[in-house]
Amino acid sequence: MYKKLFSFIAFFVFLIANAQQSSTINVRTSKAQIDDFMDQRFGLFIHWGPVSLRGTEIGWSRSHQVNQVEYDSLYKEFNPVLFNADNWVKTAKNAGVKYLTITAKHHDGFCLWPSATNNYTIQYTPFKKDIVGALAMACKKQGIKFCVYFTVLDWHDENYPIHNNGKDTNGNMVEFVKTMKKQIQEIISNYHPYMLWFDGNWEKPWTQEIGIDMYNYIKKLDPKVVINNRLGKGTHKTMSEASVGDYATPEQEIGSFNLKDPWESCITICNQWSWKPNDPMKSLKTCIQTLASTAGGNGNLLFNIGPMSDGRIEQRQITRLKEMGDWLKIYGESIYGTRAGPFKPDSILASTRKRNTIYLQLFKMQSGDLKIPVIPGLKILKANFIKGDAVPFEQTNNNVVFDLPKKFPNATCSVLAIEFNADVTTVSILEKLK
Ligand code: H79
Repeated sequence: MYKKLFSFIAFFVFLIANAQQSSTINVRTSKAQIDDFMDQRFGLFIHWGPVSLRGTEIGWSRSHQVNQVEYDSLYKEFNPVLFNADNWVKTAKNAGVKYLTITAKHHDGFCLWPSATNNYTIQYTPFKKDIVGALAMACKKQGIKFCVYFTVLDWHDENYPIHNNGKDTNGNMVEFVKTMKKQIQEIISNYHPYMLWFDGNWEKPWTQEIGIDMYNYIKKLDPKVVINNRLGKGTHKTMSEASVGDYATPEQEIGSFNLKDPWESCITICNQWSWKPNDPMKSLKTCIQTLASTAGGNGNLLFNIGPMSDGRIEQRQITRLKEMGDWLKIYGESIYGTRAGPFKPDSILASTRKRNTIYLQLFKMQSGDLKIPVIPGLKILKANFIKGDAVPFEQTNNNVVFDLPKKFPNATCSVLAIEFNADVTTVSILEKLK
């Protein structure tokens, strides 16, 4: 009798212990590693795959704009003979980005690396060469941090229960997760990514428990790899107690000012993620303003391009990225490794700070007074446009008034550097007065 009761209790203890094991994160990415990631501030996102042969969207054109059977056969013609990993990374380097994130596998399930798990990979295209591997190597050579995008859903894998308007099967998530783990293991051990960018966590078959298990699995393979917050359920826009991952990922919008939680906005240079012919491209002013407002909100910008099916990046995009890089060569000190504030970004300016300096990225060439409150206990030593003249200012008891000139040194976005007599990185948020 006691024996029976004992084994009954033991069974429940076992159940509870196991439940806890699968629902807790064992090892989290260290603060130092996440801080290092956030210091980079600017990365290049690349959406690419056989779908670029049609110029439709990688994330939702299968069985909509492109017939499903046709879509699933595109890889047989995917032959990007003009692909040159060194050139792509050079474009990234010229843009001033510090990291690069490639869509190793998007929702369609096509693998840009020769995965041993299935036959829907780059190895089975006429091109055959390992694109993920080539990019990882080129990044290493040129000093760019290599990162990988990987979605948790898969319209090609029979075990995944949802197939985008296709003949849905019951699926088998246990088997699917096994395959996914094998694929992640291939990616980590072959390409050593600095960061993993997951997607698709909103799909029903994906659960919080699977996400936590996957996070623990990845941390065992590489405790240092940074992971975005799309491994668990719930919103990816902000961080919460339940988040599975290290930082928030607002999509196609600049994240809200947040000095507490790390975040990275992913935003496209045109409208579509993957290449689309004649897709309207953002102006240089918009690109710079997006970057500065992101840094001014204390976030990173993962700026996306979609290369063409022959392997080239559109020349106009290369040029735009180079223009951003040229701006960063001069003004990068106000972006990389900074902390946002003490003013929140608006349509007029963004602000960042480092040690004794507050930087104001000015979006509008407005001459006349710019008024800010006096920061108690701190004294301004000088105010200067980066690569430009000193800006005269007058300090009263409560306010400092800068006398901005008629012409700013940079028509796209000038940066005013205000140097103080002490560290300004912990000053609380201030209201700009005019
Ligand atoms: O990889 C990029 C996208 O393909 C992927 N996330 C980024 C980084 C993504 N997949 N799905 N989604 C984002 C959300 C999709 C929303 C949609 Fe729609 C709703 C797709 C179809 C309906 C919005 C509205 C886009 C088209 C119509």
